[in-house]
Amino acid sequence: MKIAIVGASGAVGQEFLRVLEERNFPMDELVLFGSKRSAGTQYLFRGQPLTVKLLQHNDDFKDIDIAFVSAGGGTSKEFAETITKYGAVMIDNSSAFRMDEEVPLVVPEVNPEDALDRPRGIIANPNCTTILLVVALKAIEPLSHITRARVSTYQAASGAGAAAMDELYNQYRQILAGETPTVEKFAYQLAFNLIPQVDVFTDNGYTKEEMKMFNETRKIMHSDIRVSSTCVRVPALRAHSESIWIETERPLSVEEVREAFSRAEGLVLQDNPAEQDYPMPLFLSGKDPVYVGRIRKDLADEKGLTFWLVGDQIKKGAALNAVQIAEYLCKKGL
Ligand code: 11C
Repeated sequence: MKIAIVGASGAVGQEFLRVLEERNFPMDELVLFGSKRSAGTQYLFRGQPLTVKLLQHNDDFKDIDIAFVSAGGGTSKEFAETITKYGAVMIDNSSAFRMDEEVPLVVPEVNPEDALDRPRGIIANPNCTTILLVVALKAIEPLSHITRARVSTYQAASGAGAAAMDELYNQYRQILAGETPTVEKFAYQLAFNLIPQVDVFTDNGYTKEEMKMFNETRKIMHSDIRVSSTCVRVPALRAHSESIWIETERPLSVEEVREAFSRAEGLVLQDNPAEQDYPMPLFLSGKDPVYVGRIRKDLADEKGLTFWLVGDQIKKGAALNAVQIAEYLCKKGL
């Protein structure tokens, strides 16, 4: 088994190295690819140094079985043909192909079998906020069909990349040193602030991030669910949080949802209000599962229920989900 990581120097690329090592992913060789800027850089994998190769339109992917690609939508579109032409499966972290009918959009806890039908040789990894949401919704859906979800997100700096995490960190340092904070990666200073905009605005007043949550959730869950969200960037470093109100066909009790969450794959129930015990991004960065808590009946809607979740954006929201897809493919003999 020969594996490639495209975009090896980015926040998600680096997480791929850690996750593949952590999970002892079965492989004979790992090849790293990157842009001109990162080509030549060395990273350690299983104690061995690996040098990043320049991503080019050549035959470098001839023997590759699985390529994890996280280098932005433009690169994914430009190199998809080069990467897949000799049969490599491209697991793409960008939004380039997510809504393509010939590209499955997969969260292994929800729709793993979709990964087996991939006419273009591409499997798309969903947007991070959507991944976290559907892992929780999947646990509830068998109890009663979820017709609507209203979501407010609290998204960490990591969603905008490694440089954005550095910018947030530096802003706090600069402000405490009495300096003017550098603002490059976000529209405004993020330190001591909240920015109610993730990605660009679309014609209907929602941002692209908010529309991804609407469209991707329906595709992954094979559902007519309607997701209306407000996505907010918050000064957390690398775990996203979401406040979620769902409406189901049958009113659900807190107890049955709690029970479903506690049994669900990929979820951890952390919901003990008496002990002030609930998921928080500071403490869940770097963890694999999605954590849920604050489960309550919706006071404004008889068929409604509300809860809170937290998940690591770079891990389950990106690299880990892609590696789990690859693990599923290996289990199925690719
Ligand atoms: C963020 N969710 O937090 C974005 C990052 O479509 O894969 C991931 C964007 C995407 O900024």
